[in-house]
Parts: sequence; structure tokens; C-alpha cells
Amino acid sequence: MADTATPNVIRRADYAPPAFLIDTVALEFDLIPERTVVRNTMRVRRNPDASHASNFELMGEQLEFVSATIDGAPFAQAHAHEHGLTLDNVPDSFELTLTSICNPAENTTLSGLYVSGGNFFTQCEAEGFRRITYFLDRPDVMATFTVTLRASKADYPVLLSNGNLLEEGDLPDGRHFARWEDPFRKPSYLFALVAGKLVALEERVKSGSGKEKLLQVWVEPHDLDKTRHAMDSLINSIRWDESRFGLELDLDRFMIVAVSDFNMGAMENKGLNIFNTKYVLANPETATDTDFANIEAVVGHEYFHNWTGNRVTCRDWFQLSLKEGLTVFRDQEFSADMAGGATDEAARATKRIEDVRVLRQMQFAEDAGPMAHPVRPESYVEINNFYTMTVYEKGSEVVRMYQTLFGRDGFRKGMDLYFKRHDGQAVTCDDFRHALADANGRDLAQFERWYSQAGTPRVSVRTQYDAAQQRYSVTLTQGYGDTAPAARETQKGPLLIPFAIGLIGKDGHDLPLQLEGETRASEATTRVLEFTQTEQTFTFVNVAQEPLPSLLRNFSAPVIVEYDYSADQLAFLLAHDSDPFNRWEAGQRLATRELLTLAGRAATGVPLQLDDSVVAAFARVLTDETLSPAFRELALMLPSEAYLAEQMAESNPAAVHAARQFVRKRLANALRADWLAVYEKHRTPGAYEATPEASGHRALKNLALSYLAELDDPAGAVRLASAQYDAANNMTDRSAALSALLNASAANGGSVEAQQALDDFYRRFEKEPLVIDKWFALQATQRGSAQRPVIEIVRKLMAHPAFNLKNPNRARSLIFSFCAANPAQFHAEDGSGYAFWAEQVIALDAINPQVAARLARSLELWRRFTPTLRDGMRAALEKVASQVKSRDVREIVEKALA
Ligand code: B3K
Ligand code: ZN
Repeated sequence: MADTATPNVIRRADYAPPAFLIDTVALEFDLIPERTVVRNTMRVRRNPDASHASNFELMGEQLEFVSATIDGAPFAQAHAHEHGLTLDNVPDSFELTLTSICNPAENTTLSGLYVSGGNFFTQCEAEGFRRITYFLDRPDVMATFTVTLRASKADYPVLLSNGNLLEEGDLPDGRHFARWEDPFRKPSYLFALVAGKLVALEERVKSGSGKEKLLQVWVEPHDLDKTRHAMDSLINSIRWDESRFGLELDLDRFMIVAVSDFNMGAMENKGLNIFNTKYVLANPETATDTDFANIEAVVGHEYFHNWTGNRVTCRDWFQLSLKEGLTVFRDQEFSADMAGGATDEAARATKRIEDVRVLRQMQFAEDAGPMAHPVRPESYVEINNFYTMTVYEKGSEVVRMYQTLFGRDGFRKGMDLYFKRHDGQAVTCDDFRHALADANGRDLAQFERWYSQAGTPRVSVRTQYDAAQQRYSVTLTQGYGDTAPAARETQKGPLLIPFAIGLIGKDGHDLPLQLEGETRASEATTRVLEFTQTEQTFTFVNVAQEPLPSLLRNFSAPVIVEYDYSADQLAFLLAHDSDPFNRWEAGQRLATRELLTLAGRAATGVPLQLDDSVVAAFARVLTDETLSPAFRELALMLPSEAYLAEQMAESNPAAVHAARQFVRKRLANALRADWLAVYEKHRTPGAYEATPEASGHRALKNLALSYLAELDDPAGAVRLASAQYDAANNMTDRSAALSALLNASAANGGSVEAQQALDDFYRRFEKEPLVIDKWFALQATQRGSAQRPVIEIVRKLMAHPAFNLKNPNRARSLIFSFCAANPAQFHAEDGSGYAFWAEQVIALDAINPQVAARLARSLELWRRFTPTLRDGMRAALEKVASQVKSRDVREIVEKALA
């Protein structure tokens, strides 16, 4: 409804092929920060598959038009306007040369061509290429590109673009040039150039078929000592894609370039990936274990796009999940294989748990609000607002379900067929689904609903045991419950849900599984049920004892499972389930239930208490030496405040914080000796190692430290944390110690030790922007108190000389950390957080709409909050709506207020 009232809504249903095609592009750049001249020569022809158009409409934004020639002759019928360039009455096939000027120095949007730290960079996805030159800037127009870069040799000694270097040389007046050619056809969003003072770590490797490849990681000279891990991650990615999917690197050279001003994580430009420094630079002193893991994942992700995204690309932006969901799935599998190989299920599970935690906390919340949309959206106002958790993370779960249904081999067959059919093409999510279906001889028509229905499905489970007949029936019912209006409109019918289940006997072991109609029990004790109807009953036979069901093992579908487990049953599953994911899940359910009850009490002022049995269940995990440290850390970490608030009928961040803090304190005090023992036992003396084992030890040890900091008498913990801070030889331990110091003293308005450590941290890392980001983020996310509200600290830090709103990493480290990762302080009842949010959204809107729109989203769930907060949130949204300039932020706040 809202859509039809708003102009400029782009709809999937309106897709039409382009009237013209562009086969080749030759770009020439004279790079000057304030005035870069771009000459663009294209071979153009009419698209035989499109209806006739006499005019040729090219997109262009923020460009100064200079001239147009067709087949070498000046062309007078060219009209530049706000959105591009119109050429009247063009021939059927022609060579077009356009010259235009742009201003990279003033480009604070970081989309198109811009200057960062004195160097030139580009970002073209989704629609940045039109800010560089006039073009048919849409992914179904694919061309081969040749790029000539000219610039001052002293200021820009390195000149890079996609593909292979053809030639380079000197020019008069201290300038030089480089000419690059990308042999593969590509859409304009994959174009890139980089020019500046950079150095590279280089490595030569042989690909599977024996060809030599040059790999480079380009950074500013002082960062060269932080490139090894990114290079290793790249080499591992290349190997992995060869062995798991038979996909080889297709270029002679593959480059990664790091830039500190970047809107997101990284970008998969063909052969020239451009990365946020945060996902490249790491050494033990500056990067945490999480940073190391993220770098591996993002390097993998961008590399894997070379096939899933670049060789086969999207027909239109509604198909974004075709490349993003698939590539997230591939990077998740890569990380799981790196951690645990194909067979170490427990190690693989830790990665799975982390991914599901993100999905449930962020994507489920998105599905419950005004931005809810299907994995393949139906409409958008600004495409950059649709690089979402749904497109990426739920999209990845949708891809994972094919693998769950068909197994690894069946999935691989489907991928092989997809590339056989579509290499070099721009295609749709349907094309992918058809390839998977055809390769496995299956009809996947119903599965299409995963792409077209928004909202989080709910599966409720009823079970019945018939002891006399030894039959156990499991009845599954699917629906969406009470979802957001935006999601409800899209719901058409039941989904095909792969529902993995196991049955557990009294001794904690899995029971054999035999479904009614089968002649004998299967060897596997986990079965994937294909659940396709609104309600369906599956009956297991020869079930000798009443089992306890283990439901949705390994989170086999992105749904919410409703089943009435008792606390004892959850404790039993936590202790025994053979599926490591569900072991963790049982603990989370237990904790969530307890915490929500407590939050309800806190909201009404009733005193809090925690049952001893819950403490006992946690104690068992804490002391269970058969479990890996990494798993124990995950199991002992309570659900986040944001997730818990989202589960309440009316979100109440203060009540959730009180409840969660109460439980943390209780667990800290009750298990004090165990936490201390675990702390001592899991120290990692000696040189830092970035292995999964070592990082598991550090994670568990630092979790213990964070609990110890909750003790009623934290003096001992403060001593431990101070000592750890001083002695640390790595950032994981140093930042964990600093965080413990900040939180241990929060209730008392801060401590000398905390302040000293903060000051030391700043001085020590003053020259490392990524570490200074941590310094800001730690302070923005710290616990506050009535005497010392965090908003005051944040406002003070906004004036710190190291703060810079134009740098997205810095803005995220302070502003986003406070608004999105410190709910109890952000949602202060006096509305101070909301006023701050509105100011910052408006300020960022004028600088960088994409970043502003991300921040704008932190109030979108306002309707779900307790009434005392709602008014303040609405007022802040209205204030932004009345002042906003960009399409990006407008779409978000208008949808939130609609
Ligand atoms: N494809 C890019 C994201 C582009 C975002 C544009 N607003 C990075 C990635 O997903 O790999
Ligand atoms: Zn991606």
C-alpha cells in the first residue's frame, strides 16, 4: 500500500531487458583529486531481445558532462540531466565516446570514485559506477573493460585496475600511466581502480591445473607487517574452492587492497578486491581472535564471489541473494572446514552456533519490523538499503537447506550444473533453484516460497508415545504467528522445511530411527523430515522407550521451534544431546526462559531470584572437561540483551539488563571457585598462536574473567584483570582485560585502574586506527550507572581529537556501538539516547547517506517497545523524517513511521 503512494519505488515485476547492450568499454582516467577527467569509449548495439527505443538513456550522477562523439564525429543530440544523459535518435550499432568530469576529493559518500588518505579508490556496487561515467549501470549489461590510468608518478606511484596489466610507462610532466585489461565480461558494479602510495605483500602460487598466479595484498607502507594473515586466508580460500567445488582462480593475478574509509566490509571487484582495513590488517598485538576469524571469513567471501557473483552474476538487484546468500553459505562452510575439517562435528558446530546466533538476533528482528522483506525482495526505494541480514544470512540458510536436503554430493552436483548452464550470464534465483532441482531429479516448486515469503516461520511440535505399540508420533504445524504487517502480505502457503530430528533414550544415547512404512531402522540417528504441509505427523515405530526429542538438529531450517520442554529435559539435553548445536540450544532455551521470567519481574519491581537447578546446569558445563573450551564459552554466554528484549511482548531494555546482570552476578558468586580455576587452567602462556584451539582457551578464560568482574567483591578480579592487561602479548587478552576493568568498576562510577588502563591503551596504540576504534567502542558499550550515564561519556568522546564522523569505522565504533550495542544505556528513559541518535543520523545524512541509513535502522522496532519509550522514539524518528535529505534515510524512517 505504502509503496504505491511513494514515487520512485522500483519493482521486481517491472523488470525489462535493456534496450541497448554494451560489448566493450575503454576507460581513460586523468586522475586529479578535485577534477578527474574520464573518457569512456563504448561499443553499443541494440538489444535484439528488447523492444525498440529511439533514444539511448544512460545513467549518470554528480557528473559534469563535457562531450559526446558517435563513430568519431561530435554528436549534438546529447542532453545531460540530473539522472544521466539522453542521446536522441542513435543508430543500431555504434561507437560512443563520452567525456565527463567528477570530483573525487569532495566525494564523502564513498560511492563512485573517492579519495581516502590521499589515495584514489572506487566503490561501484550497487550503483556507484554512474558517479564515475555515464553508463547502462545495471548488472545485466556485461562488457569487457580496458582501463588506462594516468596520474602524477610521485603522488600515485601505484596504478591498479581489474584483470591483467598490459603496459605501463612514463609520460611528460612527471606523470605516468598503466593500462589494464579484464578478459572477462562483467557488469559495471564490478569495476575498480586504485591509485596511490601503496606497497604489497606478494606470493606466487600454483593453481590446481598448474598455472602460476600472482597474489598481492596492497596496503599503506606502515601496515605491511599486518598482511600475512590476509594472504594466508587468500591462499586457503583458493585451495578450498578448488577442492570443495572444483572452482579455480581464472586470472593470472589476484589483488586485495585495504582502505580505511569504506562503507562496508569489502568488495569483490573482479581481480581487484577492495577491503575495509578492518578485514585485512592483523597482527597479534593489534587484532583479536575474532578479528583474525573475521578476516579469514571476509577474504574467503570476496574470493568466492569470483565464481558466485562475478562469473555468474545477477540479472537485477532483486536477485541479490543469488550471489550474497550463496556466497555467505560458502564462506560459512569454508570457516567451518578450516576450524574442524569435514568430520570434527564439535569444532564445526562452534562456527554454526556463532552464525545462528547472529541470524536469530539480527535477521529475526529484521523480519519482525517494518523492513521485513523476502530473501528476494519485491520492491525497493534505495537498493543499498537491501544489503540486509535477510538477503545475506537468511539467504545463506536457504542455500544451506538445499545441502541439507540433497547432501554434500547432491549439492555439488547442483552447483556444477548451475555453472555449466550459466557461466558468463546474469541470472535469477529461479535459475539457481532449477539447477539444484534438475541435478537431483526433484521438483522444487514449493521451495520457491523461501524466496518470496517474508517473516520467520514458526514450527510447533506435539509428540505422543504409545508404549503398548512402541510408536512415537511427532506432529509438526507451521505458520507465521503474529508477524509484522510487512511480512504478512507476502505469505502464501506452507514451506518445504527440512526438519532434522533425533530421539534420545533415558541413558542419553540416540535411539535407532525407523519411520512407519520402512523395513528397518537407519544407521544414522538423525533424520531429515521433509515437512511440506501446514500440519503433518511423522510416526516412528519400534521405539522401545519414551524418548526425548532433539528438534531441528544443527538448525536445519531458519525457523522458530515451539515445544514445551521442562527445565529438567533441557538440562538433560544440555548434558547429553549428540548434536552439539542442540546441546548449546538447550542451554540457551533454559537461560532465555529464566531470563525472560526475571525480566518480567524486574519490569514490575518484584524481587529477583534464580533457581539452584539453573546454576547447577551451568556449573556442569563449566566444569565438563570433555567439552572443548570454545564450546563451553558459547554455552556459558547468556543470550544478548537485544535478543532477550526482542522476545518480550513489550521490549524493556532496562528490565532485561537488570535480569541479565542479576543472573551474571549470581553465577559469578555461586561459582566463584570454578571460574577462578577455569581462568587459571586456560591461560595460554608463550608466543601467541592464532589456532582455533588457542583461541578457544582465550575465549573461555576471558569469559571467566568477565564473570569474576561481576563478583560482589571484585577486588581480586580487578587485580587479575590489571595483571592480564599489563602482561598481555596479544589484543584478545588486552582488550578483554580492559573491558573487565571498565565493567567491574561501572557500578562505583569507574576506578583508577580502569582509567589508567584506558589511558595506557590510547597512548600505546595512538598510531593504529583500528585499535583506536576498539578504544572508542569499549567505552561506548560499557556498563553505565545512574551517576555515570554512558551518553555523557559518548558525547565527550565525540569531541575527542581522534573522532571523525567522516570515517565510517570511527563513526561505527562510537555512535553505532552506543546506539545498537548498548541497549540499556541507549534506551535511557529520559530520551537522551534518542535525541543523540537523531542528531547523528541527520549529521551523517549530509555526509554519507549509506552509513546514515544503517544508523537510522536502530530505531525501526520502536513499536515493539514498552509505552514509556515509544513516544520518545517516535519523536526522534519524526524529527529525522522532517530534516532528512537522502533517499536512503528517507526510505528507512518513512517505513518505520508508516
Ligand atoms: N558485494 C559487496 C557489498 C556491496 C554493498 C553495497 N552497498 C560486499 C559483499 O557482500 O561481498
Ligand atoms: Zn558478498
